Amino acid sequence: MIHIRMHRRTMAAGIAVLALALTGCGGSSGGNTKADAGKATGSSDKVIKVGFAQVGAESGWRAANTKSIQTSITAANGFNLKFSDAQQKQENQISAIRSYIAQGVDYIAFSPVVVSGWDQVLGEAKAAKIPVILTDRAVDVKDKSLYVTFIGSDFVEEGKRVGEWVSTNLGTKPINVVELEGTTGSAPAIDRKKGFTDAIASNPNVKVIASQTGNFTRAEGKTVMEGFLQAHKDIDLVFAHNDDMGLGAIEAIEAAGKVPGKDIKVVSIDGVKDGMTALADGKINYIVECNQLLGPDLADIIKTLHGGGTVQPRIVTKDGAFDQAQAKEALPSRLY
Ligand code: GYE
Repeated sequence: MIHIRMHRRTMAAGIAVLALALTGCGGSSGGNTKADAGKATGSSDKVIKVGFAQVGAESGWRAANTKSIQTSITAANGFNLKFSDAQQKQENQISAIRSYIAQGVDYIAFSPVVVSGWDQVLGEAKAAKIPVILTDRAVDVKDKSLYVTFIGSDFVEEGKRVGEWVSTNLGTKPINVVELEGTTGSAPAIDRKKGFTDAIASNPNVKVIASQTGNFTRAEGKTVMEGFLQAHKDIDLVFAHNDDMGLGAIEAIEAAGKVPGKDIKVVSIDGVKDGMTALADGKINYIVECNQLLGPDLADIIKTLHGGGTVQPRIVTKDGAFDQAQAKEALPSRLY
C-alpha cells in the first residue's frame, strides 16, 4: 500500500508540474490567469462522463480492480461512470466502446481482453475526439496516438521475478514445471510467460514440461491441472499466471491425494486475499503481487487531462512479492 500511495503522489506531482507548465504557455494568448485557463479547456467544473469497459469478473484480481474503479470514478468526485463487463469477450468490449462513443462520453477507459484487433474501434474513438486511457492491460496498435496513456504493472517483470525465485530457491536440483497460462493473446499471459521463460533459461535444472491456458479462472485452472496430473506423474511445481488458477490447481492436487506446497509446489502472480491466505497456510510457495488498485490513479489522470494537462504515455505501477513468512506478516493489514 505504501508503495502505491507513494507512487500516486509522485505521479500526481509530475502531472501537476506539467499542468502548470501548460497553463503558463497559455499566458500570452489571452487566457492568462489560472481560472481563465481552466475555463478555456471547457468543462473542468462540470461532471465528467467516463465509459469504462471492463474485461469481466474472471478473478479475485478483477473483482478488486472493479471495486477500485467504481469507488474512485464517483459522482462525489465529479464523475458520471458508465461501466460494462465484457465477460472476457473482445466483441463485447468493442460494442461497449462503440456505445460510449455514441453516448458522447468525455473519456473512455478500458482493460483490453487481448492485445490485438483494436485499431478500428480506437480509430472511431479518436475520430470522435474522445481520449482513450488503457488501464491494466496493453494493446498492440500501429498508431500509438490511439490512446493517451497506459497505466498498469510491468507483466514481463512479474514473470521474471517468479522465475528468478524458482531458479534460486528450487532449481538447485532438477524440477519439472507445469504452467497455467492466462487468457490466450492477453498482455499478462504473453508477458508473464516471457519473463518467466527468460529468467529460468540459464538454469538447466528448471524444465517446463507442459503449458496450457486456464483463462485466468479458478475453474479452468482446476480442470487443466487435473489433465496435467493425469498425463505427468513427475510434476514438481505449478507456475500459475494468476492466483485464481493456482487456487484451482491446489484443489486438483489435493483431490489427487497430494499436498500442495510440499509434494507439488505452487507459485503465482496477483496477491489477492485468497492467494495470500493460501500462501500463509503453506499451500502456495511464492507470490509476486500485481497492483489491483488502479482507480485513484485513473481518476487523477482524467482530472489532469480535463484540466488541460498532460500525462506520461506509460505509467508503471509498483508490485511487491511475498514468500510464506512475509505473507503471514502482511496478511492482517492488507486491503485486498
Ligand atoms: O493477473 C488476473 C486477471 O490483467 C493483471 O487479469 C490482470 C490479470 C490478473 O484476470 O487475475
